[in-house]
Amino acid sequence: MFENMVTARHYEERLQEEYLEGKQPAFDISAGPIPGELHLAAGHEASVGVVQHLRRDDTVTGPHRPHHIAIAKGVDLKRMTAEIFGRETGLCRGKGGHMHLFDDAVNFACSGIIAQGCPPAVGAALAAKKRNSDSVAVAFIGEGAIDQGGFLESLNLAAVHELPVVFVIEDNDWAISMPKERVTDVKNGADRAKGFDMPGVRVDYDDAVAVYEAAEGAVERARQGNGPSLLEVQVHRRMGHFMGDAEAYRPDEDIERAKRLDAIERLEDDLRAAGVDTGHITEIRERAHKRVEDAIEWAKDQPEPDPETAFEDVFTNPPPTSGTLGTQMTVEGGDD
Ligand SMILES: Cc1ncc(C[n+]2csc(CCOP(=O)(O)OP(=O)(O)O)c2C)c(N)n1
Ligand SMILES: [Mg+2]
Repeated sequence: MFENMVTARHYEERLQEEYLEGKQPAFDISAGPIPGELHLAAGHEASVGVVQHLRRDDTVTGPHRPHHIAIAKGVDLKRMTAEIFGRETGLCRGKGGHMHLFDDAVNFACSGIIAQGCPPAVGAALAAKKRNSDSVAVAFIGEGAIDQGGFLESLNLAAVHELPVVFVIEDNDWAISMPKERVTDVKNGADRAKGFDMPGVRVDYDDAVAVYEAAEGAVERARQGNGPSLLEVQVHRRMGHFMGDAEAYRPDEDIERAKRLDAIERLEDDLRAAGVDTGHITEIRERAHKRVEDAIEWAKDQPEPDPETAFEDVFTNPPPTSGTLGTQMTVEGGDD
C-alpha cells in the first residue's frame, strides 16, 4: 500500500513537470508533451486502501482524477503514461488522454464525466453475478457527484439486485471551485446509503490504514454475495482542480491544511513505529521512483498516432470524404 501511494505521488509530481513544459508564459493548454487538461490526485492517495483488497479479475471504475487508483489496480504504467502523452502505444492509442484510461487486462476504466463510472461498475457486478463468479466491482467518484442521477440510480439498481459493488466517494471538500456545503445538505456522503438500505461508512480522516480497514467489510460483503455498500473517505486536494488552476477561490489556510495532512507521511510514521527500518522505506521509495522514471522515459520515446487513424475506434460520423482530415464533419441533430 505504501509503495502504491509513493509511486502515485512521485508519478504525479513528474507529470506536473512534464505538463508545464512549453505551456508558459501564457498557459497554452495544447502545447508541450502532455496536451489538454490534467487533474492530479495528490492528497487522495489514502483511497488506495480500498484497492488493496482487490484481485485482478475485480473491476474498478475511476473518476477524472484516476492515477492513484489505476496504479493500485495494476494498470500498465508504461502504456498509461504513453496514453497521457498521447502516443500510439498508449492504452487507448493516445486518443483518450489521462481521463480515459482503459486497461482490460486488469479490468480498469475511468471517465471524465462525473459519476459516469457508476453504471459500468454495476454492469460489471451484474456480469459477475450472472457468471456465478465471486469477483466484485468498485466505483470511485468525488463528493461533487453524490447528487448525480448516474450515481443514485446505480445505488438503487445495485441494491435491488444485491450486486457485488462498492461505491467509494472521495471527499476532498471541493468540486472545482464549489465547496461541498453550497451544493448539498448532506454532510456525510455515506448517509446516502440509508435511502437504499445498504451499509454506509465514512472514514473521517485521511488515513490509508483506516480506509483499508473500512473497505475490508464492504469488499467481503460484496464477494460473499451479500450486496453493495457505500464508503466515503476524507481526502485532501493538494493542488488545483486541474493544472493551471490558480485557486483564487480557495482560502490559503485550506490549501495549507491539505499540505499538512499528508496520508503518505502518516503511513511512513506508522510503518516506522511498527518497526520497518529506514533502509526498507528508502528501498521502496527508490523502486517507485525508478518505475516512474522508466515509464516516462519509455512513453516519451513512443510514436505519435498517425493522423490517418483519427477516425478509427471512435463513435462519430465518418468524415464526408474519407481520408481528408480537417474537413468539416457533419453531426446529426445540430451543430453542437
Ligand atoms: C456530468 C458532468 N458535469 C459536469 C462536469 C464538469 N466537471 C468536471 S470535474 C467537476 C467537479 C468534480 O468534483 P468532484 O466530483 O468532487 O471530484 P474532484 O474533482 O473534487 O476530485 C465538474 C463539475 C463533468 N465532467 N461531468
Ligand atoms: Mg471533490
